[in-house]
Amino acid sequence: MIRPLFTVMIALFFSAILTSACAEEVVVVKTEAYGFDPAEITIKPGTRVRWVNTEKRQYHSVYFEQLGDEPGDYFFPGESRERVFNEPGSFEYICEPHVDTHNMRGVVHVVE
Ligand SMILES: [Cu+2]
Repeated sequence: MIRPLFTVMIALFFSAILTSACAEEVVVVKTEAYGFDPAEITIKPGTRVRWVNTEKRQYHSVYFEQLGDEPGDYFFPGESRERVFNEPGSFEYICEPHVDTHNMRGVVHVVE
């Protein structure tokens, strides 16, 4: 009877270590149907945002003009782009190929 309990305690111990080692938070935004989902997010400084292209065929971009991005960085189905936000503020971005046709925009609010 003692052995199963011991096994559970060991498992809990290691899962606690793993959880604390992976403390950096990742927020996922999907690109779907010519939109960002969710289009508006609020995060804490230090958070990593990952945009995942979940389309079947369509490429997109995540273009932060105010952060000095170069245009034309398209990513395809199954690919992703990431950015870590360390400074507070509101950061708007667009998908350049689809902002005019589908108003494809998003915003990241970084709040302490
Ligand atoms: Cu797009």
